[in-house]
Amino acid sequence: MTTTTTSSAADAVNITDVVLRDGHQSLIATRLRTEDMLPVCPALDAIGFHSLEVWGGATFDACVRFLKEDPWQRLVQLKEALPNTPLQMLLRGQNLLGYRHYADDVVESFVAKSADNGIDIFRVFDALNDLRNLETAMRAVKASGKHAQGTLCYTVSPVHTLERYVADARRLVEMGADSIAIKDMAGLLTPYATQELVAALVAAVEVPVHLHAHATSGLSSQCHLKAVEAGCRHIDTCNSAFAGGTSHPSTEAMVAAFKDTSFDTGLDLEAIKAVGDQLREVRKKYAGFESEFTREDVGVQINQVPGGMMSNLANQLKEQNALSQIREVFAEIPRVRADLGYPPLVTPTSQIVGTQAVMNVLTGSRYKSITNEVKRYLLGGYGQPPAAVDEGLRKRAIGNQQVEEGRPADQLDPEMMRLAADIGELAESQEDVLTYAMFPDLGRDFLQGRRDGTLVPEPMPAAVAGDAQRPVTEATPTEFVIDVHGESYEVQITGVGSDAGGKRQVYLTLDGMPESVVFEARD
Ligand code: PYR
Repeated sequence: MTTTTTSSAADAVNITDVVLRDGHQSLIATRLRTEDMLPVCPALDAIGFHSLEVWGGATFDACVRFLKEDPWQRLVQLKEALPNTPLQMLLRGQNLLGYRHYADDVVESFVAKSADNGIDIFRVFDALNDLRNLETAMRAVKASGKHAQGTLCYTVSPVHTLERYVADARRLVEMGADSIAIKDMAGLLTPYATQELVAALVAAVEVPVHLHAHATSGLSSQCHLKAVEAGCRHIDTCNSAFAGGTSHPSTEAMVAAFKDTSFDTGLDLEAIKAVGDQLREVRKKYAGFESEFTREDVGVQINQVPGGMMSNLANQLKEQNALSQIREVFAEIPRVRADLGYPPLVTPTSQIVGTQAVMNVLTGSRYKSITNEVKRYLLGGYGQPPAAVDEGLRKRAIGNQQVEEGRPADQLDPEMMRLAADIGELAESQEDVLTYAMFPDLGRDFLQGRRDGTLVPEPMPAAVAGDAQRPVTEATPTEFVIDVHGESYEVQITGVGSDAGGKRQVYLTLDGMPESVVFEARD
């Protein structure tokens, strides 16, 4: 019976809060800055989470590309600020935190440095669930003495059967997985599918089974409930300040759901709520990154497009003045996915399928133009697709070229020495070489800018009407110039926070640099 008030440690549900990684990646395009994370860390650290997901996924890219923060420094600072909670990252298997396969020596070095700088739990996945692409990373995690979590990317297709997931989970355990994660990045799981899958996995493997399910379709809290009833004791949730929609179910709601049952998390709801109150204020500053495509949308159950992918596609189409064709692109995505042998849609396959679907729609003719990534995919460059690909398409894309059946990284010579030589003295550490490895041009520019002291984070975009932040009124001048001690500064007000004890936070840019100031509230 699940509603007893006696909770045993074996039944208590463990929570991984993803607010410092997947929460803001899903809702504000990965833009949360370290300076806005650190103030909430003491309170987060005191909660007693199983772990906090803080790094990996797109955070590394966003740090280097947009925020001009050193991602390794972010990790060091977070480790220092969160000494009592295991830190977790999401690693894209042989792709690490980039978009191509790296040679094994780069993978080994990246994992070792991530462990040295503070990661305790590595969630490792491959977009195709080609487990050969997880081998080196998993081995490297084990060698570093950290927790290796093997991941099953969840999708639905004629070949993604329960038996297949169970076989993959068993194989991951043979590869050394300390736990198994079900990664439902799109929000495709339904409560009853979750129950079935979790029950099968729990029966098949001895290690803990974790559930990571995005809230896109609105079903994820029900999925978590069913997962727990089926034997899962580890779920991912996100503080309510960045929960819901394409993010995750809220930590507060899930903690409350299990309170006074045998699954009680034992976590202090009021303390978590206080973190949420702090983070809700922080989120206002990022109002310019809010998007209508991050809201709950059951459409994902129809077209299987993950939330992050929807907002990327919307941006891609907007740039080409073709946003009106987004519904056609959503309809084309499942067709391209079927042609490519039903890859789960997650980095990098979401980009590969998404970009080809956009081309198929915008050119008005399917596969009139085929991207290099689709060609590489059809050559076996990303690994083994889950099902047979469309042979007509393959022929059209790559002609008679030989399809590579082996593990893609077996084709790659060691790279670290070459990368270190290429970047030369701009790299002050092995971590810098790895930054350069992830993003050659961007990484070089970043390291150069750091040395020259010229790094400038992107300006905060102004909030658009209707966003969470209180809009400035028409009567308020929103752009003006001020003169201070003989210097002129261009000021643009981007938003005003809500009244907090007689004070309001005002968000602005000063010569393009984001700033915020506190004013006494008068209304
Ligand atoms: C990432 O690789 O960024 C995901 O969130 C899946």
